[in-house]
Amino acid sequence: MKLYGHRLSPYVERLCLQIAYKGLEDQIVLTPIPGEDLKSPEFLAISPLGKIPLLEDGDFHLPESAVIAEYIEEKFPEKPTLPGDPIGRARVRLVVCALGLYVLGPLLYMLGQLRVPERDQEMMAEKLAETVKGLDLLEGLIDHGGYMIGDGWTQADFAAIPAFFIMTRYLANLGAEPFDGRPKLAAWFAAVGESELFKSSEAAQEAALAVFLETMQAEREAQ
Ligand SMILES: N[C@@H](CCC(=O)N[C@@H](CS)C(=O)NCC(=O)O)C(=O)O
Repeated sequence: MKLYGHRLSPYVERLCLQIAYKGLEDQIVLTPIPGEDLKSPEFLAISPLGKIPLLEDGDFHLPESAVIAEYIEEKFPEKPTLPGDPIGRARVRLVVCALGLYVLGPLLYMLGQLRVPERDQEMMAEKLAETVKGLDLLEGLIDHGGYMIGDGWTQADFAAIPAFFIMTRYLANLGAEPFDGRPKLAAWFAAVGESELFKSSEAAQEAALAVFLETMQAEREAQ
């Protein structure tokens, strides 16, 4: 199978973490976007949304990280990344859903605005308040152990790691601290930060970020 995308996308990275945890790197190969452009005719032919991630399994193409995560789980049930009980599974899915809607949504909007010469300051303030509210929500949803939910890795941790990669680098400059007044999130970050899975993910995201920043710089200089 192919997973189209790059590791700077938090939606792709959550799947890279799931794949690495399950030891599936040889079966599901991270692959650059055809035509190196999300809106290229080659990519749009297989991904009508023109978004990453996109999973290719033979002739079957599947967008949306949450759906892809479930597909991978069903195809490769060894080393499960969802708890065994319905409440546990619902809590993991809720964390993933809350992260996407209430944290990453407004956060990525703000990051997009950093590239715009004239930022919409009112909208930025609104999105910052939304992100802070999303973080408070998340603090209330997770456990106070080494993992987001329960006592082992789940899709909730995988979805959260890349979101916090972005937040630990950019949120303070945008006006909020991700861990202030959120002891459970702080304890989670300290605990998972020690793991090899986290460290290799962080290194891959750093490398992808460096390439992105270099490309942006080169584009700016060419203007
Ligand atoms: N809900 C989607 C979001 C995917 C998404 O927005 N990916 C971004 C990259 S981080 C993208 O492809 N953006 C291009 C676009 O929206 O045109 C998922 O979970 O997979």
